[in-house]
Amino acid sequence: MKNPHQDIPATLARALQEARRVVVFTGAGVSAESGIATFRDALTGLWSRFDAQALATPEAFRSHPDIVWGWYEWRRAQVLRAEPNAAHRAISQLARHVPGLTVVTQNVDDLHERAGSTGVAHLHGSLHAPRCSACEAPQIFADGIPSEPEEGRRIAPPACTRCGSAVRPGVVWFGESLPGDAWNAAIHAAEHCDLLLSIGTSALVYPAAELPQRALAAGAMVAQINPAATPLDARAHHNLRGAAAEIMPGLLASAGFEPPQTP
Ligand code: BV8
Ligand code: ZN
Repeated sequence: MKNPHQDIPATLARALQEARRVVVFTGAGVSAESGIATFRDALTGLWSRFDAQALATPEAFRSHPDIVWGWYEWRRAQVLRAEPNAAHRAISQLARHVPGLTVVTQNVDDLHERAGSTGVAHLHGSLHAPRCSACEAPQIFADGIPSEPEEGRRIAPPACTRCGSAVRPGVVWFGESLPGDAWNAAIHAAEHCDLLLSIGTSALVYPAAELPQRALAAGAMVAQINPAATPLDARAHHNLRGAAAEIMPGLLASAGFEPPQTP
């Protein structure tokens, strides 16, 4: 049996053990092992199949709301059927060992929360918070899992319960600004942490991708967990090549923290 944390550099293990404030910054890759396709992963990424950047915009929703709403409903059904994986659980467990842990995610799923993480800063919103595209009134999804919309099916968005306009997903589209409270919390955490773990993100989408750079500028250690290289490789102190669900339990063990219970 391979030693679970033989590949964790001793300096990183010690930094995690001694850290008072840690930021865990995640992207779509942390949900990959829960079966949720990432945007850019060459094999499964929605990016190549749906040209996500074209669909994840207000313009796309204005010109073909049924294609965009259908895409988000397909993704929401995927999330409702998914379970948190060992990476989400390890991140939740880490909060028991680090006095100040802040989870900042670009993901629009709720797998961090379902693994037990609290106070998660969602920079790009949530699939579970639809709102009216006109009066902004929050809308409630009918209970239960929508019948499995097949990939790419058109679904007309529901009408706002207050003004009748089209309901939109509660996510941040390209060209839209990030929610102020989440962004301010993320910046503050990144600029005051001892260690930032960047997990499962291609580090291409701004301003989110600024966070590891701000942590570095403030003197923190930055470690990246990703099977592939990203633009952050050149600046991170540690680049752990591999899947988050495999590396995260070993990272906790290397710091002497007991790994999460497997359900
Ligand atoms: C804004 C919600 C301005 C919707 C998303 C030119 C240059 C630089 C920037 C720009 C530019 N032109 C325009 C911009 C700005 C633009 C931007 O950054 N564009 C990029 C693409 C160039 N940004 C914006 O528009 C932002 N808003 O700037 O507003 C403004 C200012 C004032 C007033 C008004 C406006 C808004 C950006 C938010 C867009 N919304 N999501 C939805 O989900 O549908 S972004 C979307 O991409 C997701 O949130 C996703 O999380 C995010 C980033 O991708 P990743 O999470 O990194 O996922 P990805 O697939 O890319 O990578 C997965 C990684 O995981 C890979 O590296 C892979 O190797 C790894 N992996 C795979 N398996 C595993 C794994 N890792 C670990 N374990 C595994 N098992
Ligand atoms: Zn309305």
